[in-house]
Amino acid sequence: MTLPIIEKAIAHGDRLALIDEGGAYTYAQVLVASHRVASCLLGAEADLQEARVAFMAPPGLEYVAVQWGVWRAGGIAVPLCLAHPLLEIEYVLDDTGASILVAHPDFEAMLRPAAEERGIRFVLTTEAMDAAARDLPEVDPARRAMILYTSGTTSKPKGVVTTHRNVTAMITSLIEAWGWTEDDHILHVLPLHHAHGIVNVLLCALWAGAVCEMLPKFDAETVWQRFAERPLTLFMAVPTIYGRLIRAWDEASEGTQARWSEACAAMRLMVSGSAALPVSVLAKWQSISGHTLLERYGMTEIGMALSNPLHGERRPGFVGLPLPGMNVRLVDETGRVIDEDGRQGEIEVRGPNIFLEYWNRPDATQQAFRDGWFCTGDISVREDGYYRILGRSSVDIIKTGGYKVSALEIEEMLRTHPALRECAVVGVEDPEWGERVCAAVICRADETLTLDALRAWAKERLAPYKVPSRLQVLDELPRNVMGKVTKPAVKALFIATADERR
Ligand code: MLC
Ligand code: AMP
Repeated sequence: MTLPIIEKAIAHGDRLALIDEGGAYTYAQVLVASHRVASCLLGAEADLQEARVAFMAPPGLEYVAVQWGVWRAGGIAVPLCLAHPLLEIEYVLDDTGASILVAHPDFEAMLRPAAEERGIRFVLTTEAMDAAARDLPEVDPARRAMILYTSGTTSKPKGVVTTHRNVTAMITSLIEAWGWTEDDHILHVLPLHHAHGIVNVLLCALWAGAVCEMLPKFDAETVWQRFAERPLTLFMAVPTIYGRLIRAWDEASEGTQARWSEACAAMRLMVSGSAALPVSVLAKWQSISGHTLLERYGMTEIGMALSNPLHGERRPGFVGLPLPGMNVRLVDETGRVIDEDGRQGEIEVRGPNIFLEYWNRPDATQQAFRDGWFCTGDISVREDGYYRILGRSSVDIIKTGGYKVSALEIEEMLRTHPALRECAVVGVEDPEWGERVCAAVICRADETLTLDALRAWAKERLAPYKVPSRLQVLDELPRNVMGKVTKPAVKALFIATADERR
């Protein structure tokens, strides 16, 4: 059986698929490149049989060639974040039990030793894309396709496993809802180790036969220039990115502003998601671009669940209605399904999009479901069928710049700092990041700590977006009568103090 995304690519043949820093590539070229990668990964084997293949490749042909190469060889794709320190990478290698690590030559010095230490086969992207093509196995779409790491209410990130069938369901739901066609051309600026960048942008574009133009990293000036130069039809980003684009537009000359605004008007759709879109950003973007941002709601485990409509009312402050194929309900604290509008409850979802399991964590997988419905932990109300997100059931989950991070995971790492006796990490509302990671700490006797010193230390151990950007050194942490740290009181300390922000 040929995997659905590969079948689609075969049908798209000589159409333009990707544009990256190195050039432009047709679907046929992407297929040849991924066939070579698959052949290299297979070596003497007939089928990788769901072996985990971790890979670190920059956005562009190499990333897609490896992702598809892994899939075509029967493996599970485990994309690594380009900005993660070695400790985070090693955690993923160990947790997935990866047997192959594919890396762009830029990352060889960091990754080869980690692979060799673990007996993991190390392959360079250049080598893989040069291999001679050979016969590839049949891969059943019910098999596992991908593991993406997500932080949650446990201290360590969990691997979210999706099957090819899950991924196909995520893609087709969005193709239908947002009217993707082969005439689309999207600018890709998001990281490629998370669902938003991988599924909503990259895979939807390639499924549709559209053009996906990939930037090495987000940069506001470059994005505006591409808007002005290219025949783009679509753009998708997190609210922090729209905030940055607004700032760049505000700082531009009147002539440039007019040119940039005109370029937006030529597009057919602009989407925001991964974190709450402030109504002020929506309004400002509307005045700059003429677009009412389409806000939608999703999660690594489920793909996208709710979306404002392509045609029809896009309601500011709301994340919209259930997407095609998704069942969505609200449930109160007693587990009763809420039928009436206006009452808040937790969002639960069911449908072919929903992930298979947390990798090697059967207990966590079981706990995440209630009667076959996935419990998102997000609290919402419904009005006229439209959902509005009110918050999360756990204070320990923080969304910063569209990334989900776990306060518990950061605390566990900070506790290993030699100068620290205790700490509490909270997310504090912030106009730029949505929420900001803030740490309140108690130092050991005769020790002190500055924010810069803490950040430098933490950056070697945690992803950059998990590193606290505000610090308070306290004598005591606020606690309740049971002695438990009261996170709302810690938050209040940061809100009350206008100490220097980064
Ligand atoms: C970067 N930094 C962050 C950060 N991103 N800090 C907190 N939160 C973040 N998200 C740090 C950098 O390390 C740097 O530290 C400083 O902030 C400024 O860096 P920058 O260069 O200005 O930031 P940049 O690299 O441009 O990143 C900003 C961003 C990025 C908004 C482009 O955060 C981003 O791509 N976010 C998107 C995340 C995403 O795709 N989420 C989807 C998850 S899937 P220093 O010390 O060096 O100055 C999902 C499901 C769904 O949520 O519904 O979609
Ligand atoms: P992740 O685990 O990184 O996939 O993040 C998923 C979480 O992002 C969800 O559980 C929500 O809390 C949040 N989220 C995604 N989209 C939105 C949105 N439009 N508004 C508010 N929160 C969102």
